[in-house]
Amino acid sequence: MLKLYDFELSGHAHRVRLMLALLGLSYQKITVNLAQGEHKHAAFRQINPLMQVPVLDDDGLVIRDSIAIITHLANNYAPAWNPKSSELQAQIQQWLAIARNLADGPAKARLITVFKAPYDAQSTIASSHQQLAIIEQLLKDKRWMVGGQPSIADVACYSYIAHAPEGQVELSVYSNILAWLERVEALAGFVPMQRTPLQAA
Ligand SMILES: N[C@@H](CCC(=O)N[C@@H](CS)C(=O)NCC(=O)O)C(=O)O
Repeated sequence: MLKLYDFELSGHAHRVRLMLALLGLSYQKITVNLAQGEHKHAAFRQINPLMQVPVLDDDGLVIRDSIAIITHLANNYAPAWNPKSSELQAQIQQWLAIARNLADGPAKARLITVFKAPYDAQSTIASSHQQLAIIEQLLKDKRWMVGGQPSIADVACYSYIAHAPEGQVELSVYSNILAWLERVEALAGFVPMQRTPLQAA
């Protein structure tokens, strides 16, 4: 039985919901309301001392990081999503590093607007655009991030890039990124992350 400790507005949690949906895996969802501080409650700290979502419990195996979780899901339920040849695996790992860095770019910009986090908006938006310009180049002439089919690299990068506009990081100049987002959104099983009013308006 798969159990996901989740929060609807978390892009890290959305990575996992997206992977589960694309693989057609059913799971029990347990909401940890970050806005109400539930991640700091003693009961959740037993599950994740880092006090963060997402956490996946796969039949007693507890995994506490979104990229570790989607890697586990691919390895165990759909290995084609994490190709193992050393060349493709090197590329996957490079993209996963880029996905992790989004926490200091578009994800952080969104924290400022959506969650009123006290970071400097101007420098965060600027570093988000530096990251996106590199991703735009890397996606030139590519349908998918690695090889000829979608992989955990695409899933890891999707949520915070798609929701960058919520942090006032415009995507309109990035044509390769926009086309890639559309391809991800057209995948069978795709589930969106809830838009915040700022972007939905
Ligand atoms: N490296 C972790 C980061 C997870 C993370 O930052 N989660 C945020 C929500 S998007 C969280 O739980 N924040 C609560 C807090 O740090 O107080 C992952 O990839 O899962």
